[in-house]
Amino acid sequence: MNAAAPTFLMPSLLKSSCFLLLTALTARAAPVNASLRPGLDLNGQWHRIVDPYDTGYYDYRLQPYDAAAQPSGGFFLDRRPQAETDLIEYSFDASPLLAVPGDWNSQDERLLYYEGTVWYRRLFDYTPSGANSRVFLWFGAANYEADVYLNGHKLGHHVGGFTPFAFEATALLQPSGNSLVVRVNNQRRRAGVPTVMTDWWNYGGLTRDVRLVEAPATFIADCAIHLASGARDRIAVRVRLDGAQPVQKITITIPELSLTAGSTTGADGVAAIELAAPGLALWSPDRPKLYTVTVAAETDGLTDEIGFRTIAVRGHDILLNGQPLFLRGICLHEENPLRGGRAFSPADATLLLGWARELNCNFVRLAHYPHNEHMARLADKLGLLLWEEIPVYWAITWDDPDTLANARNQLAELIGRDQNRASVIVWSVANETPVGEARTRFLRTLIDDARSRDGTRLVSAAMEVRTDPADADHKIVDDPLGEFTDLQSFNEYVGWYDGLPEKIARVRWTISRDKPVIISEFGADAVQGMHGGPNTRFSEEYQEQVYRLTLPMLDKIPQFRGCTPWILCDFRSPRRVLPQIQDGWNRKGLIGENGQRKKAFDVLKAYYAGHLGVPEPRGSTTTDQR
Ligand code: GCB
Repeated sequence: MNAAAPTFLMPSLLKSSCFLLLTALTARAAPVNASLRPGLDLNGQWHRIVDPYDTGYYDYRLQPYDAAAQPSGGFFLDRRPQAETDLIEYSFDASPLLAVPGDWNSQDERLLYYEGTVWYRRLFDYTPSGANSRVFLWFGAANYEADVYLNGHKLGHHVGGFTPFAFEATALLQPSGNSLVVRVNNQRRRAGVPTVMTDWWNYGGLTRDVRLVEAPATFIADCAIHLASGARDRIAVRVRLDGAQPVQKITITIPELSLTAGSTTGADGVAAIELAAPGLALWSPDRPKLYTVTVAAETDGLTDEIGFRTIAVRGHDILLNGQPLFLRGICLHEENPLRGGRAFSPADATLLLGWARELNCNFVRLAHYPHNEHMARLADKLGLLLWEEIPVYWAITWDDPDTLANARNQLAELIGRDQNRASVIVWSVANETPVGEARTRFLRTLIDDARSRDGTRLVSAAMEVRTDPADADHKIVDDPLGEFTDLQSFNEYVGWYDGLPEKIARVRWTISRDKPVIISEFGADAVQGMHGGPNTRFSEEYQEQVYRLTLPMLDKIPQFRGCTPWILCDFRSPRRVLPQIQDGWNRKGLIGENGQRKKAFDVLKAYYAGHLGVPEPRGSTTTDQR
């Protein structure tokens, strides 16, 4: 899969679509829990047209066809010649197939490096079961932006490659022969989220499940279910209805606890209900108890499996259900190294989270963007705690209001999707962003958003470390952003980008805030099966040495409450070009692209085995309280 492949370079024709993009960011009302609702599975083989010049989107004057009142062309019309005189220069029917869900890069070697537009088309029949039903076309994710058309009409535009979205299709649906066309474009953009420079593969396509979802005329558009603030035996539910009948009776039931409670929504469709839940068993990694919870309105209802737990910080401690907790974590990209390409299925989630459990983890950092929903649902069942993140990564355009609107929308869509997953304990708003006023203002907005949308989780960001100019062994953590986060989380690469492994034991830390410290990354590259001494770059022994020396060094930080080393598996990255060593892969995985463990896997596994209880941190690192 590493073979050199032709690169289709996308000309920057898409400037004008940026305006469209920005007007289309606001999430539309769509039924909550779309992945669990009745409807039609649209996964499978779709016809696709690779369109590097966006010929199917713009005419030769660079005007979008879909903006015209009577479009004269455009692939979304999905035309076929009716007469021998007809000139139609594309054909979905005659075009090859791509599997959905799935990135295009790993399905066709010619598309490995492709960045641009691919058109997808799928035909389907559907008759709604209810006379007044509304139907939505729901996408688990499309990277990076998508235009969706049904039967020749545009339904909408979505920006952001890792969160779900849906468009209403009720008025356009036919019982048979529906043509669903999606233009997906994964061109990197300077003002995008992420921006042009990342350290992961820019997989494009309909990378997650696609479904037609049927909902009643007035449906549950949002529903948050968790413990009431400060309580362990009271449940708070907030429901929002969308539709012509906003005032309805709402009933919550938890049969296993013989609980029922009710209320009525106001004219805004919203109800907030609290119910006493004596005898509730709290969710935890040791006992990931889930309850079947039903929320019924008069016209709609949903049933989900929900766990209840508290998460908080107190001084240096992270408290889960009031008990101090050490986070035995690991970072993950959303990639299945064995198959190659984006992970998207329950089987992929089982593989990746299974490896994390084998490492004795109780915590996983889903880096650097929202992963598919199966991950959080499986983590709920397995009792794995999660850190979820949006792709505000490295050098975002901090002063651009559209970039901020985009990041806020991605965060809102992530929280909307996973707010009822007990496993998720941290919303992270950024990774390794440069200290600066505009940056901090941008990220504070995201932190405030996360807290106001969901007060039941910790908020953090993976920050950076700086070196004392007078002493290379003195590392300082004092990013002003740390004032606003619940955790002091930072990435450090002492022994890899910063000196050789022997430096690790000499390092002293000054950590400026009195909050729990989570080391969100450390690590070193190693090619699985390549051996050498502890200073031989890219050998398993070098990586092993970095882990052997780093873990006891971290243990000496008094506030140290866990880590998520970088990373569980080798992953693809176009930045990693060193022949015979990297070949397009970042080699910091504890597991190689072949699924084989490297030596450091066992070092971390043994360390975590020794941390199965609550840690008693030792040491004398200075804490400079400001
Ligand atoms: C980092 C980044 C991560 C990279 C990693 C590396 O600090 O957060 O995305 O992949 O370093 O391997 O350099």
